[in-house]
Amino acid sequence: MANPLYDTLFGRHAGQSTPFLQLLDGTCLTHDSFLAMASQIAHVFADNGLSPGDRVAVQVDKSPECLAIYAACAQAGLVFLPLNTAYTASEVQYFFADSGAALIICASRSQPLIQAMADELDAAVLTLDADGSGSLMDHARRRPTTLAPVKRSPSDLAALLYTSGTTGRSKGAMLSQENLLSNAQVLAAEWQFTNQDILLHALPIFHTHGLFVAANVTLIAGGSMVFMPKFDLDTMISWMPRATCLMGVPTFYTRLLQDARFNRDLTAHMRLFISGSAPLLAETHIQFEERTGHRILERYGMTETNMNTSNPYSGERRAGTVGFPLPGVELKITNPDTGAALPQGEIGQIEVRGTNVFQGYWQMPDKTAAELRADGFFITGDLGQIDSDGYLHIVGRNKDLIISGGYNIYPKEIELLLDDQPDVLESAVIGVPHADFGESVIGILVPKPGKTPDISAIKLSVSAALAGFKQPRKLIIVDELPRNAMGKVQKNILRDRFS
Ligand code: MLC
Ligand code: AMP
Repeated sequence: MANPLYDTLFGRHAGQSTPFLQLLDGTCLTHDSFLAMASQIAHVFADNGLSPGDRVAVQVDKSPECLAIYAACAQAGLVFLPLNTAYTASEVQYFFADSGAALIICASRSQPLIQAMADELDAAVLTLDADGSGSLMDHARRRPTTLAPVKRSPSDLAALLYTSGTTGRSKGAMLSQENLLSNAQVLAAEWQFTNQDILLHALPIFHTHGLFVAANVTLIAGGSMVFMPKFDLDTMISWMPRATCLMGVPTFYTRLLQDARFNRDLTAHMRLFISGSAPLLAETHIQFEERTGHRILERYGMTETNMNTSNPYSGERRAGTVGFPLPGVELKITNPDTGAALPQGEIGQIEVRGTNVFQGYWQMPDKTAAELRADGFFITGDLGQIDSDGYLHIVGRNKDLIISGGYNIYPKEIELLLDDQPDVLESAVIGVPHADFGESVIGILVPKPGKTPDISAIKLSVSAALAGFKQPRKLIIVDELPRNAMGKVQKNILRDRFS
């Protein structure tokens, strides 16, 4: 195949006027019109002097055009770098600089700020708004609707997805064509996706879940998606009768369960509900089955690895577990100190190996070596246990991470910012249980001797620097942080105290 990712996900639909994206205004974008749009965008990339391997950073609202940028990148051999729309200017500046992006596509509202950053980095800027307007599509609409895909090999990079780290500095996970493709093929087969499927797509498309799991699986199967700008309960409920499947983070499911309209009748025709990105409480799983008669299928993945495990489509979907390793994925539980494999039933760190596992962190050989072993096993940082039937239970994390509504938040990044605030000596950031988001963020501050930090001023400063979902919902002042004999802050004690 000349370009495995493009040919398998997109090229196969050439000339097919089958439905692909059903939009909320009642219109539908067919596969061939989507491909035409992607080709036009790929022409714009060439017009801007981009060549294979260049990075295209994209921070725009969800739209069909945004998804077509991903297709165009695959077609032109470029590396797609999607960014959360909640990131602030200072957050995205790091990603642009670190990746050496050749082109930045942003919303027109952020262009003035981003243009200045791009000028310093010698990157081009194009704009795209949620309604498809902006300079990208102005150019694209004047370009041809076909383009031969650039030749690529399975090991060529397809995407760079930034994931924060425990040291506070984000790392770009390099995903090859084969990483994405092999996982999409396995998932489509495991979950029995076909061209009859209509997926309710309410996830953002700047993360693995909404982009590679939801969109790639639908594309491989030739199905269609109800493409919603974001999760909205009423919209979800009103479109459900026309769909067959839903993929969501646990917050989607807890919100649906809070609505009496979400019942057995509404869901009787549905084929599949899939959950991932954060732990689904066994309680939610059980409540869901009681209400609808469906068992949610929970799976487990990461930015660096795509999907690793899944509950079975046909067998028992066991609450509180993430199922079995997917075909082609090797998984072991190891001793976090020695890396030695542990016997079945013991708790240890989860390590995975397979064609799904990424190529390393962009220009960070040391960080890559610390997490990706020479034998190909990736140390996930999650703690797990395999039960006697082979189901994987995620029992905790060996990394300091908060997951709120499916978004990962690394406390270190927030602590570094809080530590720098006037009159703050030190800080600790923890996650506490939250009914809607699973976990929410709390910041604990120790003042400098004799000082009282100004909480309102700190909140203001934090809000200018950090995306909304990362901002502590509460800032609490304490005299000192609990520490163990090694001087390490005991976050478990803080969590017990402030939960
Ligand atoms: C929004 N807000 C959040 C938040 N989402 N706060 C904490 N955690 C979140 N997840 C805040 C906003 O900053 C804002 O704050 C307020 O909530 C309203 O914003 P909103 O956009 O209207 O929120 P809402 O629509 O309710 O969004 C919640 C959500 C959304 C759960 C629908 O966060 C979401 O779609 N999450 C999915 C994330 C995801 O795709 N994860 C996959 C990662 S891939 P204020 O203060 O301004 O009012 C991965 C691998 C794998 O993990 O295995 O899949
Ligand atoms: P991310 O880095 O955003 O890709 O998030 C990956 C992390 O999400 C994993 O390391 C897990 O900690 C968590 N995660 C993903 N799926 C699940 C799941 N089904 N249950 C529990 N945690 C999950």
